[in-house]
Amino acid sequence: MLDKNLESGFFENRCSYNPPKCLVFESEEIYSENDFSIEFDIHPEAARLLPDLCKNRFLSFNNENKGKKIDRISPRRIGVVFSGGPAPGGHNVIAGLFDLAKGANPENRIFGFLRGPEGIIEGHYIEVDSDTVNKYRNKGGFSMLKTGRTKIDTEEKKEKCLKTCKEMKLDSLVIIGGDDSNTNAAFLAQSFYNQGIQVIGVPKTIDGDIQIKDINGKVLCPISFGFHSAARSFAINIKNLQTDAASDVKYWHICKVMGRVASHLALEVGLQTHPNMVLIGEELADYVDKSKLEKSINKERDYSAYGMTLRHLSRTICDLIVKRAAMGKNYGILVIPEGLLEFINEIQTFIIKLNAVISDYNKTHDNDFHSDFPLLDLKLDYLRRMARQAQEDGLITVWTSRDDDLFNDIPDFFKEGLLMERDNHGNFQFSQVETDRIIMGLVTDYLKILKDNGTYKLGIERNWYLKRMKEAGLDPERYASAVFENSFSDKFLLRKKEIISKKTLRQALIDANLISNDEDSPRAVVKIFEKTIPKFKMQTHFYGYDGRGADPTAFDSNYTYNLGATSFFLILSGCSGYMACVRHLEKDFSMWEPGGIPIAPLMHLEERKGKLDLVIEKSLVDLDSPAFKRLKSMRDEWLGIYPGEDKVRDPDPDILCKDKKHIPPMILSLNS
Ligand code: FBP
Repeated sequence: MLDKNLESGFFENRCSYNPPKCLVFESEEIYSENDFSIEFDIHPEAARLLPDLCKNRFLSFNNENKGKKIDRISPRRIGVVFSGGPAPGGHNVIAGLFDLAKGANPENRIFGFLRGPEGIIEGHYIEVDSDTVNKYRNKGGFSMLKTGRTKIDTEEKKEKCLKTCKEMKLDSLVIIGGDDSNTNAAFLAQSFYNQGIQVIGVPKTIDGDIQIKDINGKVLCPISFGFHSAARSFAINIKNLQTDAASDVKYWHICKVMGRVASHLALEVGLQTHPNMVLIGEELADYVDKSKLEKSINKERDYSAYGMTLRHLSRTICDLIVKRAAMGKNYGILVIPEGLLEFINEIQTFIIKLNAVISDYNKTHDNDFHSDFPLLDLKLDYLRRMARQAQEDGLITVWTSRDDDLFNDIPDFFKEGLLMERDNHGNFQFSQVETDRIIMGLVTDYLKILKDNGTYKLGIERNWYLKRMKEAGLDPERYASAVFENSFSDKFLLRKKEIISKKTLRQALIDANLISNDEDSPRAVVKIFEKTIPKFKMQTHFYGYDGRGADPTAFDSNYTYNLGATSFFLILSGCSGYMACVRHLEKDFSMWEPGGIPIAPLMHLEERKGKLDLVIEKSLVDLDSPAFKRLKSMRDEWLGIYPGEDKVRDPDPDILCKDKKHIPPMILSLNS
């Protein structure tokens, strides 16, 4: 049923591509051994809650007779589930697991739970056979089994999962998910520990925020799967917008790209395409308004007041728009990471406070805040009453009258966004908030001011100006010195700041003795003036769900297939509470090394739904990393504040082809 490879070396049908296996998996005899050179610190809470998993060490594979020989013969019954948002390559994890399991022993059986963890709780599953696997090889999304965000967070749910697994006689369960799902995997591994059911996690998420190092900085999991494919899909769209913008020369394209918290996707997309501006949340969080801070010396300081504000951010964007307009470019591309608001000090404070208010309400009333107050007005009313009551009673509460006043100053749609229901894991749902609309609302308002005061204006190309003036029989140089503020030899001429209307234009011409008091401005000069008045037009785009459904890149196809294979060998090695990984992904495929990362040491305490929970720590963009530094060093050029075309970049090519080569994500190559 599989298509034949075309002579050209490309594949007619993606399903017929067979990803290569890591070298060690090609051997007849495979050994697993603990790698004691890899070290972790374990959080005391992880030691308390996951006692049996804390002794796990990093596991590597070899074919050099080191460690324990892996028995591939005993038949296995393995369950597999997708958890959380889809990510390209998930089907290949199952394909790798399936192929290696069936190759080791045709009696091995793989069962796929449907619609995410709920499928385990409810015992809703299918047996995965070769027809099913073949249909989805190298295909995007999670459509084979579907997915869901149910959290297995109560003893009752764990009991139900155990019951299902026992009834199905499973000896292992593979959970393909992000940080929260791998946290779930660890807790399940602990509770199944004495039941003989192993649990293995697989690092998935387009957000790229599962990047794991040991305490000595050794990279164990360079990136979660799906990141590269989603980033590439966004990059291709953004590249197309760059071309359209440079052709149509009238729109600013505001591109919000997914990444619930971390800005890895924005960073990769930026490096791939060189947009005019890419915001990186982590960098904004680091920002300190030094002048404000200095002015406040000797005063009582509220440190939260010196961080990045939405107002300051909007001014920075306006500055770019104004400078590009001066070069005749009233268009451009701005990339905004989805999780940006999390890094803006003033907004983060609201998010944390509202999380606490909502979870307090749920606890005290044993009811759901959102069901009790379904409408925005009702929610706001509750907050107002709470703040007033606290003020009257002289109590210190998390939501004060000051918070209430500040909150009421923001637009309703944004208030609604901030008050929206958190997801099952207690995460703020950034994808549901129109971050771009909030920021661009401020930008549009400020641009109007800049336009009115003569700062925001379009540069006029000198040659075009000369031609128009010649046609009108006017002296270009004399008029230029009356109308423009910069040197006549510049490629783009900029209208003087005080000329903001036809009236002020006429006055400038009279003052320069170019026309008399009772003459009108020459028509050609008026037309040129009109050309300098910019219209700010923007188009907003959200790149996210499309990238999650994209077909995996060659890199992700190969990576995920080997994550599936690794999961199988971790199961055969008797592991539980481990996450499959492949090291050295930035290097040539022949150097890829599969392994198993113990999950318990990756945990830390984090605020969720108003209380501290033990979860896997997300990895954020490291501002000292070479990838970020590369972006920083190049971004002045990307602004395009020069005459002529912007220097954009075509995203890396990607194709599944017979030589099985691939190009890794840029952030991996740069950071290696
Ligand atoms: P995972 O962490 O589950 O992989 O999901 C990440 C993500 O794609 C984020 O980028 C985005 O904020 C979120 O999913 C959207 O979630 P939902 O599918 O619930 O709208």
